[in-house]
Amino acid sequence: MRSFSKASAATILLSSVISTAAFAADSYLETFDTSTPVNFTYGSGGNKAAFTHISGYDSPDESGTKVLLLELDPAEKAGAWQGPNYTSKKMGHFGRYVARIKTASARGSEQPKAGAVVGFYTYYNDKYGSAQTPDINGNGVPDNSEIDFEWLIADPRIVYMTAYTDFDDETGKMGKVNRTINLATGKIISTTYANSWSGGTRLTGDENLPETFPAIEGYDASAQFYTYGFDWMSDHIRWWIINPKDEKDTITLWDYRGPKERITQKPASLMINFWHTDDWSVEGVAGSTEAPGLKFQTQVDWASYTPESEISTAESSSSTMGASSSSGTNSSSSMSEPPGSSASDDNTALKSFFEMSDLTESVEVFDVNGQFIGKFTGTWADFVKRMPRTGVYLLKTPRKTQKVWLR
Ligand SMILES: [Ca+2]
Ligand SMILES: [Ca+2]
Repeated sequence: MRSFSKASAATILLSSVISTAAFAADSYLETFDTSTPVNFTYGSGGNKAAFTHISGYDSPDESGTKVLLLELDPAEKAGAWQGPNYTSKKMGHFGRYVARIKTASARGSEQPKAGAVVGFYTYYNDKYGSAQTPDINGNGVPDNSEIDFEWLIADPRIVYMTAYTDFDDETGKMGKVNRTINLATGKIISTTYANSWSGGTRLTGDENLPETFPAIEGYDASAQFYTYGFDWMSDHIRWWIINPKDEKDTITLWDYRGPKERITQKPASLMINFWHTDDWSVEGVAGSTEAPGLKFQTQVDWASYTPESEISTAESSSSTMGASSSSGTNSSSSMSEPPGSSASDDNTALKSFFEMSDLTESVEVFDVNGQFIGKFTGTWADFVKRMPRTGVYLLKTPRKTQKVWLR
């Protein structure tokens, strides 16, 4: 995140959003399938043109998928929060944050040096929030609880992963770790710690893991939807992407393992935004900070949060499911019988999903963290029998997406 100094109008927005936000232990999954999102609120310090943010929008790229559409307004000033910014209604803390996103791209367009940022990130800053004790690390710099996935549209093959503990927009003092990669080539461009915008110390050892990861052939964040996540724990942060070749597995892009003083400890809101930058060029394209003049659109299919206490359950369950459905991702009826199911009849949403779907369609099943479990064909009662645990699932057919509780 940059250009905080230009976000004065957004300060008001943030103060109102953050100071009233409640801490949440609850998980949520926002499908963005409705015109008003359930778990997020819109805000902007900019022009707030209606076309810049539409939830429940039919994706032009994926039939049956409804998305949060974010679009740049050419009249918008530069700066974070000048464009559309969606903020979770409740704060989260240690846990898993996941979103399925297709970014905009200026690469290969008529304006290859358009400057704009797509952000999927957590955020809290002492200066703009009053809900938490300030400066808990006692270094005199406002605490800034922020973990970022960011893309610059001038080259959406490049992924910026950053975590802050401190940030002062007046002095430029900060504490942050960053890894910048080209995911199409698998190249790690840099992994650093820094206390200001300039400079930075190259990281090694536990702060530089993994030292390599596989390239995703043809990766371009704007070419298709990808599912990204970060696991924020008290002593490490792991950024990952679901492998598009084999949707059961994640590729770890960075597993930052401390020291703990460099890992933010304060609860934060989850945010998704899209904004013009005039001072941050993408790696490899000098001067890519032009005011965007074209129709640049980013789509967000869904976003979820799962507190740390619920992740271990989800992981053990999804690995079981992954194994049992390993032969099934290419078949329409794939899930093998799990160990005993104890579902009751109280599965209203689940029943209605199947009743309203064409049962000849296979249903893609994801867990609440967005991990793909397998494909399924059958009735709701079959589904209940085959799932190994109660909880929240995300079900998708080519025509609809729905979160259901299996009880
Ligand atoms: Ca501090
Ligand atoms: Ca959706």
